[in-house]
Parts: sequence; C-alpha cells; structure tokens
Amino acid sequence: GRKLRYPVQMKNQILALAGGVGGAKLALGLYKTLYPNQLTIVVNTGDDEEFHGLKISPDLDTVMYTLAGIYDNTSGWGLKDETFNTLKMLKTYGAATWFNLGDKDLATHIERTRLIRMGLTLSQVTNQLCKKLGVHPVIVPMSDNSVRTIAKTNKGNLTFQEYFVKYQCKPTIKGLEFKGAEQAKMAPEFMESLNTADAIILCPSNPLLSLSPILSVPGVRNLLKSFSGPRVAVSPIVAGKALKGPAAKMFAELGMEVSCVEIANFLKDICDILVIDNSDSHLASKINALGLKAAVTNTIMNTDADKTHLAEYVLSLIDNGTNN
Ligand code: FO1
Repeated sequence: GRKLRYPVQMKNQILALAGGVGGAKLALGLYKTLYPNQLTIVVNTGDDEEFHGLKISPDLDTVMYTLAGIYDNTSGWGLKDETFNTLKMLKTYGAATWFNLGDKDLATHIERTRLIRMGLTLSQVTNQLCKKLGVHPVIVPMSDNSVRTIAKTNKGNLTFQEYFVKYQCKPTIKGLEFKGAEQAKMAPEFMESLNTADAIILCPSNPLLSLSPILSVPGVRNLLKSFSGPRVAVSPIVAGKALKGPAAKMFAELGMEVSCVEIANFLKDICDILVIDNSDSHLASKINALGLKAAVTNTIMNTDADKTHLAEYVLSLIDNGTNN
C-alpha cells in the first residue's frame, strides 16, 4: 500500500480543481498524501474533442494516466511506451492525423465512446475507467454536458485542440469562449463535493484555459465565492514564465501581466491563499495587498518528491485554516 507521508486531518475532504499537466502533477502529490476517500479531483473538459468518431478527453486522461503511473512524462501527453500504427494506417486512408493518438491511448477513447453510446454519463465512464486502472480517488469531469473551449484568434475561431496542436498556439488570441457552458450542469459529484468539502485546492493549471472553463459552468463561481473553508491556489506562473503551455503568450496577448500577481488578481474572489514560488517571494506583498495571503515555497514539480512536498505544504496551509 501507499505510505501516507503527511496524515492530514482525517475528516478533511479535499476538492481539487485541475487542468492538464501542471494540475495532474499536484493531483498526484495529493493522491500520494491523502487517503483516497478524502480526495475529489474535478477536471477541465473544455479541451475535449472528437477524432475518428471517438470521444477524447485529454485533461481527464492526463490526470487518470498520471495517477495510474502510466503517463508519458516525455511527450507530455498520452501513455508511456506508446506506438502509432493505427495513426499511420489512418493516414494511408487520408484521415486527418495531426492529433497524435497512440495505439494504447485509442483503447481508452474506444471504450469511453462505447460506454457513452450505451448511455453512461462522462462521470460514470471516467469512474469505470479509473477503477480498471486501479485509480481510487474520485476523478470527475467538470460537467457531463459538452463545454468546448473556443479560441478567438487572428486566424478565426479555433477549437482548443486546433489552436494548441494543429496551429501550435501560433495565432494571436483575442478572447476565449466556452461553447455550451450556459446550458451545462455541474457533474453530480462536483456539486456534492463543492457543498461538502472542507477545503478547495486550485491546482497550478492555466487559469484561462483550464480553470476558466470549470468556472464557466453555471453555479461553480458562486459556490466557490461563498465556500466557507480554506481555498488554496498554486500559481502556474513562476518568475514571469509559464512552466508549461501557452499561458505566458496568451496573457501577453490579452494585455495581462505575466506574473503570479496577475494570477492573484484573477483568482482573488475565489481564493484565500496563493502559493507562489521562492523566486517570486518579492511579490508576496503585492499579492497580500489584493486581499489574498501569499505563501512561498518551491512550486516546481520535477520529481515525485517535489509533488508530494508541494501537496504536503498546501495541505499544511489547509490544516492551519481548518483548525482555528
Ligand atoms: N498535444 C500535442 O501537442 N500534440 C498532440 O499530438 C497531442 C495528442 C494528444 C492525444 C491524446 C491526449 O490525451 C492528449 C494529446 N495532446 C497532444 C495533449 C493535449 O492537446 C493537451 O495536453 C491538453 O488538451 C492541454 O491540457
């Protein structure tokens, strides 16, 4: 079994909100630190797409594969030891193959699509896939309804994967839209967790691409605003740079400052404590001036030890917040 390195208050139920890679890293740290039944991880599905008639949920898969220990850290997506024979054959047929779906990864999408066609919700499907991979905390999509992140760019409106993979984030972003959000409902376990959790952790994911879609689901923002327990976020911007992905470029294009202070500004009404990196310690006073509390530590998660250390640190902030 897993050794619990930091036995956080057993009673504490933790809700973590995550996007892709950065979110999955902290989620893994939390997974290794908490008891499985203490943790609910709600994941962005604005990046979801259909390819070859299959339903793809990249962020759900990134979190699921990471917790299952089968994630490909080198490419930054999909499964370890992957092959691409199916994709090559699809290419022979002239199908669009700019989105690199591996042979094993395709099994996930085939099974997900089959279960959805049988009438299961995305939450139920995710739960089933996780169980089969031996992943035990609850991983939930933000919604069982379709919400699609659309990038409004100088090259027109692009779906997230077109913007991110096909055009490699090159077009200039003018704005974002979350198509379908207005009609979407929170996934049932997300709603339950928002109403019963003792604390919320906003993982270091791109606020515009990962957290905003989650916040766009009706009711989420208000429940986060009125949440009574500690709400702790970890800044995905360190020393004026995004650790991964296009956050810095997008911030600049949208006239935002590329700094953890901007993260604080973005999150100030839904967050109490913002964890920033040691290299940004000089910005703590600016963050405090916005009404948040800055907490400073190493936030760069290269090794698994880094991930559990950051998780333990975040949980210690929560313990201090729920004990008094
Ligand atoms: N990202 C890429 O940059 N290129 C790809 O070809 C690609 C394929 C892919 C397949 C499955 C999957 O789950 C993710 C994949 N990603 C790929 C990553 C994905 O675009 C992003 O990780 C997320 O949507 C951003 O959070």
